[in-house]
Amino acid sequence: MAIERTLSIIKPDATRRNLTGKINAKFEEAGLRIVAQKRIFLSLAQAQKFYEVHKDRPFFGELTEFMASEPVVVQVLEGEGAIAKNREVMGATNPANAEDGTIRKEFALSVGENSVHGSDAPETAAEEIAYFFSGLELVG
Ligand code: DAT
Ligand code: MG
Repeated sequence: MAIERTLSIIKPDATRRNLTGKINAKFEEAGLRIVAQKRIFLSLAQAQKFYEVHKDRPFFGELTEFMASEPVVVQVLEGEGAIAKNREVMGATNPANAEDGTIRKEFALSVGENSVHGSDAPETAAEEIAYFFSGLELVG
């Protein structure tokens, strides 16, 4: 398995509850390195662009308004098989289906307010990292 990078977002429900450190500890315990990180406040237009793939889904408005409601922490995680490993540590989209010990099982409030985003494939990881970070900001 190759060393990969993936884009992670700690969502507003988690930043609001001061959970950034606890969530980062889960990543680091799983062997993922945080090689870039910043706290930003997305505009609605930026959230809509980021989640464009979901623009025809019924929850698009709720999702993008939520993502633009309060600050988020965007970060790049690096490690062996980082994309799949991060998805494993995150847990299922709906916290009711998430495994014990996962971030969403422990912290998510609902399927919408589910604490973290993680890229789902190498192509989306590359696009999502480039959406938020320049090469100079990635410090491996
Ligand atoms: P994931 O974040 O696990 O990759 P996804 O890409 O299918 O999940 O959806 C993106 C986000 O959209 C998800 O984290 C929360 C929101 N979402 C998905 N399904 C939803 C639903 N049925 N109701 C409300 N929000 C939903
Ligand atoms: Mg997704």
